[in-house]
This record gives sequence, C-alpha cells and structure tokens, in this order.
Amino acid sequence: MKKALLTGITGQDGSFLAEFLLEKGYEVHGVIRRSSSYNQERLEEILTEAEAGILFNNENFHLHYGDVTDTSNVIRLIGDIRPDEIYNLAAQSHVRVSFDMPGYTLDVDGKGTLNILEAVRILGLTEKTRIYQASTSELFGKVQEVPQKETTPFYPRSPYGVAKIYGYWITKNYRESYNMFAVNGILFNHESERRGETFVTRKITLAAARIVQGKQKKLMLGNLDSLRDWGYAKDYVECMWLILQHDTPEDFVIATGEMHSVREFVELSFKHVGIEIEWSGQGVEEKGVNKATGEVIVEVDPKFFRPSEVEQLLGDPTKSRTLLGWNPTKTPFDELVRIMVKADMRKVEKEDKVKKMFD
Ligand code: NAP
Ligand code: F7E
Repeated sequence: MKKALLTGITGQDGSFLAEFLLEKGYEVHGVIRRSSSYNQERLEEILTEAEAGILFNNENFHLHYGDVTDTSNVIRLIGDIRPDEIYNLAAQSHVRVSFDMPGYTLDVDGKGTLNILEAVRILGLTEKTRIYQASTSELFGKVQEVPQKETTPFYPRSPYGVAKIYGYWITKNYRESYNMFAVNGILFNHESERRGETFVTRKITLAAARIVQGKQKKLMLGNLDSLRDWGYAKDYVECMWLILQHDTPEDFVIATGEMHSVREFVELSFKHVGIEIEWSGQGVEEKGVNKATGEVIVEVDPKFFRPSEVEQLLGDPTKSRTLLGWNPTKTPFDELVRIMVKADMRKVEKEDKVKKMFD
C-alpha cells in the first residue's frame, strides 16, 4: 500500500485528491492547521459525522496538525510517515489577498515549499519520496506568448505569483541538484462546488443562486474583461497523480486550452438559474440588467480591482495530453458552470431550511 502525504488537505484540491487517492487504495495522511473555527467541511465525503472535528485516524486516513512554515513540524511529520508521495498543496492561494499579505504569502508559498524539499533531503528520503509542487499559471502573469506552455517565459504580476516562482524554481533546483523526483504541475484556474467563496467563479455562482431565490440583491465584481482558462478541479487532481506516476520527473502544464471572460461566466451562471443578463454602460459604469425585470443585478466595484492584473491566461495542454494520456476537456466549460450553479442552488435552499429550524 502506497502512502501519500497531502498538505492543504482541507482546501478545494486537497479534499478531491484525498478522495481520489483513497479510491486508488492509498494510505492518505493530511496536514491540517489548528483553527478556532471548524475547517474540515470539504472532508465530509471522507469523514463520518462522528469522526469530523477531531483528528481522525483509521487504517487508511490520518490527519495531523501542522503548518508548512513550521520547519521542525514538517521534518517530524515526514520522518514519521515516510511517504512515497508528497503533494504540496498548502498555500495562501488568493491573488488579491497576496497584495495585502505579501510577506506571509512568501513564507507559506515559498519557504513552505523549501521546508518540504529540505525535510525529504535531510531525512535521506530522496530515493523513496516523490514530491508534487502546486505551481500555477500565475507564473505566466503578463503573458509572453499565447497559449502558454512549459517553455513559455514567466512574468508574475502579484506577490502570490512571485512567491510561487520561488516554489517552482526551488523544486526544479532540488531535482537537478539532488536527483530527486520533485516536479511542478503548472495548473491553470480550476474550480468546483468546493471552490473558496471569494474566488470569482464561486462568488458568481453563489450570487446567482441567492439572487434568484430572493436572498441577495446585487453582485459586485471587479474586472469583467479578465480572461481565464477554467477547468474542473476534480479532473485536475487526477493529473497531479499522473505527473507523479510518470517514468521521469518532469513539469507539466495542466489546462483546458479554452479561454472565457468573467462577463461570460456571469452570463452563463445566471442563464442556468433562468435569468438573462443584458449589459449596459462601460468600464466602472457597466451594469448587468435582468432582461425580464429591468433590475440591475451586476455592478462593478473598483475595490475588487488588483494593483496589477493578469489580463488573460490560456494554457496549452499538449504535453499532458500526449505524455500522460490526460483528457483536458472531460468537463466542458458549460458543464463546469452547471455543476457549480446546481450545487449552490441546493446550498442556498438548505441554508434557508436550517435558518427556519432556529426561527
Ligand atoms: P485552497 O482551497 O485555498 O486551499 C489551500 C490549502 O492550504 C488549505 O487546506 C489551507 O488550510 C492550506 N494552508 C494554507 N496555509 C497553510 C500553511 N501555512 N500550512 C499548511 N497548510 C496551509 O487552494 P486550492 O484551490 O485547493 O489550491 C491548492 C494549491 O494549488 C494551492 O497551492 C494553490 O496555490 C495552487 N493552485 C491552485 C489553482 C486553482 O485554480 N485552484 C491553480 C493553480 C495552483 P486552511 O483550510 O486551514 O486554510
Ligand atoms: O480571479 C477577476 C480577477 O480570484 C480571477 C487562484 O486559485 O487561479 C486563482 O487566481 C479573475 C481575476 O482567481 C472579481 O481580477 C473580477 O482577473 O477567481 P480569481 P485568480 O486570481 O485567477 C490561479 C491559477 C491560482 O493559482 C490562484 O491560487 O477574476 N475578478 N471580479 C475577480 N476576482 C475575484 N476574486 N473577485 C471579484 O469580485
């Protein structure tokens, strides 16, 4: 039985990857942070009600308190578990927030990655343990070619992108210096019903569900022109695993090869709840109007603009398709939006039922 250690197991990708690896027969170990509020919601498919909320351990699934910035904790965990595979998914992953917390973002996303590589090296596990580093399309930032592939030069545009550049290069450096199987998955945006609620896709699908159910009046957004290559997170975690099963340690771009604007994401989400949006005005004055009622339901608020923006990202998944046999278009864009809207419609309905129970 193979052992995997996942940092970031309570996040969107970590929770899907844990389920995927358990199904493959792995013994899964996850690092969770101590928190004053409950942080295991995304693990509810794995944990039963009785097990949730405690540091659960059974034969195949183990949770450990930890933090990637705590060097001694990282060394102890890796030394105790001696994993065959490490997936380093832990990060301060919000680009806008990284402008407010650049130092913290560097500590977690940059130094945190080094801590894991160093622990494996110091513990003499370089032959045994394969390491996956969660790199990102934000490395391409102000894009130097379209579409972006493994050889495209980087130009990050945020403290998050710059911190992740360190993670990318230190992973490559340890591979070249110490002959480690340490690799980067350069993943483009991937979303799901488990996406954090302040990322733009989830913010939109939740708002569409709340607006159609009369629980929210308006959706306030930043840059509507922004273009992204959006895929489904559940498909992307399979690729993380495939990258670590490859014969040779190599970096891979993971993307759909399709690009859509934030505006299109809004239109499609509202279409799935039966609302047609008409746009009027330009720039900060642009508004999304409910065609049937004439109500303004989408507006621009400059507070959601970033000090420097990544205007467009489009990935070329040729290498992952040909070498890993991965299917980049398993879940098409329209289906992704449908899945997210459907889940949020249910979530909002349920919130109402819970509220009524306490009224
Ligand atoms: P996410 O939902 O924000 O999850 C981040 C995870 O990291 C959470 O489990 C979080 O724990 C944990 N974490 C944060 N700081 C930590 C620390 N100091 N020590 C240990 N754990 C820590 O992110 P995601 O969307 O699943 O993304 C997973 C990884 O892929 C991240 O590294 C992200 O930067 C990268 N990535 C994401 C995308 C994307 O589109 N989703 C694309 C490219 C790369 P808490 O639950 O306690 O906060
Ligand atoms: O923004 C624009 C915003 O925050 C997408 C992370 O997972 O993917 C993610 O980073 C775009 C940007 O994701 C709002 O300006 C407009 O252009 O959903 P996002 P992101 O910044 O692309 C990469 C690959 C990662 O690695 C990151 O970890 O949408 N936008 N209006 C908005 N964005 C937000 N959040 N909120 C708005 O109201």
